[in-house]
Amino acid sequence: MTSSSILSRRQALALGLAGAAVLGGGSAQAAQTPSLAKLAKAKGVQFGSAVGAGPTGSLTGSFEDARYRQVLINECGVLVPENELKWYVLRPDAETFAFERADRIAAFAQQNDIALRGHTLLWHHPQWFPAWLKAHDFGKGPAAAANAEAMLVDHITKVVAHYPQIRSWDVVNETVDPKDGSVRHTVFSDAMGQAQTLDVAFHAARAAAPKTQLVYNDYMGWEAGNEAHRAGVLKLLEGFRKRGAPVDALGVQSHLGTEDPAAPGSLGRPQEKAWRAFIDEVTGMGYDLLITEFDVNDHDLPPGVAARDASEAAVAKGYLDLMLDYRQTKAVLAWGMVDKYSWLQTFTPRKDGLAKRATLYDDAYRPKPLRQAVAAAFRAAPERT
Ligand code: 9MR
Repeated sequence: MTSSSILSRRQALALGLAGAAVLGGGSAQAAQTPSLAKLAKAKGVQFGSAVGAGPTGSLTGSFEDARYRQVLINECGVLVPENELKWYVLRPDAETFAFERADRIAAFAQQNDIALRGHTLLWHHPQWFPAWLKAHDFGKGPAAAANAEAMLVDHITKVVAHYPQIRSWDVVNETVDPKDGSVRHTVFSDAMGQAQTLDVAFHAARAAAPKTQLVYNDYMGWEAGNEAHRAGVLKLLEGFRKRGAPVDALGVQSHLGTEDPAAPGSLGRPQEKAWRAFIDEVTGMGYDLLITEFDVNDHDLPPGVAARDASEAAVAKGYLDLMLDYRQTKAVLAWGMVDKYSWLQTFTPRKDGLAKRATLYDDAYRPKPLRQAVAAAFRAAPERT
């Protein structure tokens, strides 16, 4: 498979992607049956999506859109707040916990019998710390380490306790620097040390929720250019095992597609062999896998909609087949379900100014070939328990 391959009708049929919706039809809001949640569940996999309770009408406000919520109800078995559990939303200052936005998503999930996932207890990257935290003075010497630990443990304990229904948490997010595989520095690691900070986070989460799956989540991808990132993540996961940190799974974000000057007009150059070797090492250490933030960045694909959709579907099907072949892959989360709410609309916008087609549903809430590729991957997947 090449990342730039275009799906012909014949190829679509061969992939099991046949049907009006695949080839451009599909009626607005008519629920697809069986749902993705149901298709996934038949194989022992959870399917769901991120949703944002940001300001109404904003990119991050998908939750405010009733038609969007209907897509979630129709398709999802699990929801994850896109930004609402991050420190910069939840913690306006050192004393306050602002649970309102996340609570609204949690209530909706509960009303509709949909599970909730947590993202994230510690995005260990200074860029995503609230300003007050970046400037926080923990004092000097051993007191600094104790103060930093106390704040981190207090945060994790309270947030985890507030959502006892969450059975899977991204405890630490994106702390490996993709440039060289090193672990990032923050005010916490300046006070406690890097390994200690991350271990404290996992131990605190385990103490607060002994039966909950604890995940390290990152975006090392299968495309060329991710080599150092993958190596850094492996090193981190090895360290967790050596030190006995309670980490159950690797969250493989799976933002497919990347701008690659060596392969213009494509979704990047997947390195299937190196990727399998990476996943083999991860699973060899006993980690489970989750696809936590699936979408496809069509930044660089030619403008034609049908060809773009077909390329995305073909690459996604190949990727999901590979990942679901590992029985350790127990969940697939889309990072949003409708194109117009995707974070990718503003991140690396297309040079031709066209809207991206990064998610499973178009802006008229019609399922796209990408949705049918996900469905086909679930149908083809081996069962797991
Ligand atoms: O989709 C999220 C976007 O709305 C936020 O502005 C951004 C910064 O908080 O985070 C995006 O979600 C990221 C996720 O939390 C971690 N992995 C990468 C995601 C896309 O940037």
